[in-house]
Formats: sequence, structure tokens, C-alpha cells
Amino acid sequence: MPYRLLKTEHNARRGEFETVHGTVQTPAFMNVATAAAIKGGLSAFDLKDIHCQVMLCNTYHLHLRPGDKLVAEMGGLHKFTRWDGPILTDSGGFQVFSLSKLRKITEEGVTFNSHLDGHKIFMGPEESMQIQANLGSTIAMAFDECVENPAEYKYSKASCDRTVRWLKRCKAEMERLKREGLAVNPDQMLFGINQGCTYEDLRVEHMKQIAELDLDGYAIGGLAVGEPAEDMYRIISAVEPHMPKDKIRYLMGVGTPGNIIEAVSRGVDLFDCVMPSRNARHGHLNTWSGIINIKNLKYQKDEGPIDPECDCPVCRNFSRAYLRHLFKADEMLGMRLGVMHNLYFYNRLMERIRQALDEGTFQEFHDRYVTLLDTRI
Ligand code: PRF
Ligand code: ZN
Repeated sequence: MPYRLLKTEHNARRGEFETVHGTVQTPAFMNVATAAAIKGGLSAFDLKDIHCQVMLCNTYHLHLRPGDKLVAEMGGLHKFTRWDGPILTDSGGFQVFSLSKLRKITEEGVTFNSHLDGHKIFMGPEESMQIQANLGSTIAMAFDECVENPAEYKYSKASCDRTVRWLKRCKAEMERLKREGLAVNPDQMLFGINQGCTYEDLRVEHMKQIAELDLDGYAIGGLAVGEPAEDMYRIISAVEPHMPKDKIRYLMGVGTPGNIIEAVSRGVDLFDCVMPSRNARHGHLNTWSGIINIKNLKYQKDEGPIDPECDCPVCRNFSRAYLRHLFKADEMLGMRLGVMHNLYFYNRLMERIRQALDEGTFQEFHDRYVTLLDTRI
């Protein structure tokens, strides 16, 4: 079994996830590199410096540009990006639904228009698996439908049933690609994705069905799509008892530090989110006392680091005054340093969560930080 549960504190789990590209200490945060690059100009080498464990790339974006066949010709994503740690690729399911306005869903898959030039594309479970096989990621995600929120009960149920059928096709296609020697990574893993909107009965029923397929890990999708945080926590708590204990659990696209702490306390192991890098590009920087806006006038002559409690490469070298200047002058370096700091903060947050779990003090950590870290100061 690739996932090893080391310790629990109530529902929170401390574990390890073994892959051919290295072992991931969990709970962990995956650093988003949608188009095989961290936005803000970070390379694979920078990722080592900011304690990144897993890089996350996107099937849909890389299929459009530069093309998954080209990435395969270049030896796969690991060789292409020079990141030698684990890489997870999202299936394209979510991006098709979030980026394309015109789309048609059938039993076969989804027809939609490229967000780059509008040309017509078809993607179904087989296509998504073929693209991910060409990318050679460590972990491939199943092709799912992430329904909008709110969504009708009847539609959500039909969508869940289809997502189960799509998942079975994903599994069969991955097996075929490996058998026929068509997978750049012959050890590629497959994670299933739970859906069901905010309906607890649909969520639980769907989870039970996909748990039977004995996949390498299980994700909760369809959350953090505009519903109140309380609904998200309620759904995680409802689904969690039905997730296999011996498999890693991933909450897709979440979230703020507070959201992550709450989800860990409910039994989630893995996260990803564009928030730290996106916020950093706008000058919103995470600190252990809350979120600051580095463009604020009060930092004009501030010689201190972004966060006195942070030991990232940026905080060890540069002042708030310098960072503020870079942002005000629209220098690329401002974004790069901001992204480095915020991603380090998230990776460090996970390290501190793991340490608290190791020491049996996660509840105290939760109470100290769950609100504080999401507060704008
Ligand atoms: N499905 C997939 N990717 C995702 C999601 C989903 O539901 C979400 C929802 N927050 C983020 N990324 N395939
Ligand atoms: Zn820092």
C-alpha cells in the first residue's frame, strides 16, 4: 500500500505516501504549476528551496499548449520541467467546466471550445487518460464532472452516476495504456474523485461506489466552488467515514490556511490551491499573524522582513520596503519574491501541522491559528 497512516489525533491523520518519485509526508500542500510553470516565474529549482513536495500540473492546459505528444517526445513532465519529485496532473474535467462557456456533455465526454483560440475540442475519460499517460505524471486524476453550485438534486444525481461510469472507463484505459507500453510513467497512479454537490446522501452513495474500485487515492471534488465554508466542512464530515482508511485523501482546490486546518481536522491529507500564488501576485502576503498588503504606505520605510517569524529565502534577505517598491514599480521580481514567500508559507504551514500531529498538539495548533491566519491585518 502506498499510503501509510503513522498517527491520528481525533480525525486528523499524519501519514506518508510512497511514489516512484519519492515519499510525500502528509498532510501536504501541492504547489500549482498549471502550465508546467509556477506563475510568478519559479522553476523546479526554486521549488526545492521553498520546501515543495508535490507539483501539480494541468491536463487541459498542457494538451492545448505545448501539446501532450510534444511533452512525451521530450521525455515527460519530469524531464521537461526538471522537477524530479512527485507530479499530480488534474484531469481537465474541472477546467473544461470552469474555463469554457460553450460546452456539451454526453455519455462519451465533453465537447467544448478552447479558451485560447475557441477551436472545438472533445475530451472524455479515455482522452484524459491518454493525455496524462503522455505527460507521465506520478498521479493522474480521473475525468469527472464538477457540477455548479447550486445544482438541482436530479441533475447532481445523474452527474454522479455518469462520473462513476467515467471513472470505470478511466481505470480500464489506464490499464490498457500501461499494458501496451504507451504510458511515459508505467507506475502512474490513479485517484478517483467524489462528487455530489452539497447533497450528503449523493456524496455518501457516490463515495461508496468509487471506494469499491480500489484506486490509489480518493479526492473530494466539487467543493470550494462558491458554497459557504460551513457547507464544505459538513460535506467533508459526511463523506470521510466512507473513505478508505488505508488510502490517501485529497481535497481539490482548497483553500485558505484556515480551510486547510479545518479540513485536516476532518481527515484530509492532501491539498492544492492557486490562492497563495495568486494572492502573492497582488501583493497579499501570508504571515503567522495574518495577511498583509505589501503595497500599503506603512511599509514604505519598513526595514523588517515580510514576516519576522518566516525563514524563507525572501524573508532572510529582503525588507518590506524593498518588496513594496518592487510591487509599486511593477517589477517582475516583486511577484517572484511574493510567490516564493507565500508558497513557502503554505509548505511550512503543512510542516507545522505535521509536527503538531507528531507531538499530539494539533488541537492547540488549530485553536491558535484557524482564524488568525485568514485575517487581513
Ligand atoms: N474536479 C477536478 N479538479 C478540481 C475540482 C473538481 O471538482 C475542484 C473543485 N474545487 C478543483 N479542482 N477534476
Ligand atoms: Zn518569508
